[in-house]
Amino acid sequence: DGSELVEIDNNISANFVKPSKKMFGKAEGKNLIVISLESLQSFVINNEVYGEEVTPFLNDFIKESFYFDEFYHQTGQGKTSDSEFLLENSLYPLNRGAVFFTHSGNKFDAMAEKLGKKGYFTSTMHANNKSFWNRDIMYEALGYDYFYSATDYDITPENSVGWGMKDIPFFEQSVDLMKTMQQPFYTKMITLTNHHPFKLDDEDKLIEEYDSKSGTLNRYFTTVRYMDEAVKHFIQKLKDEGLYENSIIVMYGDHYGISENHNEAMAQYLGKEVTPFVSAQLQRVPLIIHIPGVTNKGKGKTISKVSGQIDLKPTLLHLLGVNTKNNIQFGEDMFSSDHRDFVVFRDGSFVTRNYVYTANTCYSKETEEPVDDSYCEPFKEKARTELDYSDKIIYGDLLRFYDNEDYQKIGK
Ligand code: GP9
Ligand code: MN
Repeated sequence: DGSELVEIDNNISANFVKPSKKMFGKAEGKNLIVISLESLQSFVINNEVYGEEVTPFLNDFIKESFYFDEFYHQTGQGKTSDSEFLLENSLYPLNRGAVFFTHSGNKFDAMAEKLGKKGYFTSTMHANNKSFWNRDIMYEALGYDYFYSATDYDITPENSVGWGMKDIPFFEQSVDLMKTMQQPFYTKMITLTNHHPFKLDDEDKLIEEYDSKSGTLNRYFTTVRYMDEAVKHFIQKLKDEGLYENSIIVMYGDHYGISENHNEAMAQYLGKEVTPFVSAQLQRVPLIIHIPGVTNKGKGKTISKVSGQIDLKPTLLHLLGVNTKNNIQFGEDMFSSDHRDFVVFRDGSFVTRNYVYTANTCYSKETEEPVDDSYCEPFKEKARTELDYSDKIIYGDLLRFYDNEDYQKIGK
């Protein structure tokens, strides 16, 4: 009967963070283009390899955008699909397995479905097989109108590498598809070239590889550099086709690309030991939000709020003028002055304004050293409760009760 949902609902309502008055509806009626940047971690932003910028385009683009530099991925074993799940639902992915596979039959209250109801044409663009990661089934559950997949793209051996179509032709063909979309549209694009094992054709290597014992890390910089180039072409083509000025562009890294197996090489690059604290900091992924007319040249801003993928849904819906007051969600509007500096990882680690709790140890962000556990204690229960509530919702398929009359009676 959904009585389990009552407690969760009450807790979420009590913690609701009001949208920022200044930003609510700021992008109303605009297209929403969300780009999932494969395996992009924040440590490469504004960084170099042998004197060459790894992400020259993004380094410029963040100056004409809101750039969140304390934003974390929260994915688990479901990788890209977990980040998609977080984006659409503001719920946590599962502890094991991928919710895309295990719970695609659930009822959701996804961003795509909500924007659809607001008159948006909604889609995902990913030049891969439809059924990979069970996307075709899950996307139905999330309410997307259409999935532009491998069959919608002209994929050849020449324009492919590694896992599939290269990012530059992918973006190019995607803009041509966008021109045919009814506006306003919401589309989520998933890039692919910067995926492990980070292989590139020679002509696409724009910077030198790094030199360490990890070939993975060495190549990573070159594929990130290629992806950066691809985004540059994409933005230019959006401008050329007249789509740039009426679209907000959101980019985020989906999850880490360099695992802890490469700590030694990473330590060499960073010039410091990769402690559990540093590992947690390495889970930062870039989040870039460009709003035409708001963050044009000279008006960009770096925002250092501790936040994560869970916050995307309320933040973006509010920008587009959709209220989320009664939604079952764990994220908070990142533009709101009430947004709390707090992010929970799927393994129970968490980050606050001043502390990082990971590997059963409380670290001070200032000294990067362990401190007394009592500093992290006040946040432990909130972290546990959020993960626990989110799991209950998914395992119990609780959102199916939400619109139900009986539930509305108990709930409200
Ligand atoms: C492939 C994309 C990438 O379609 O999901 O895979 P992942 O990053 O999840 O391994
Ligand atoms: Mn991925």
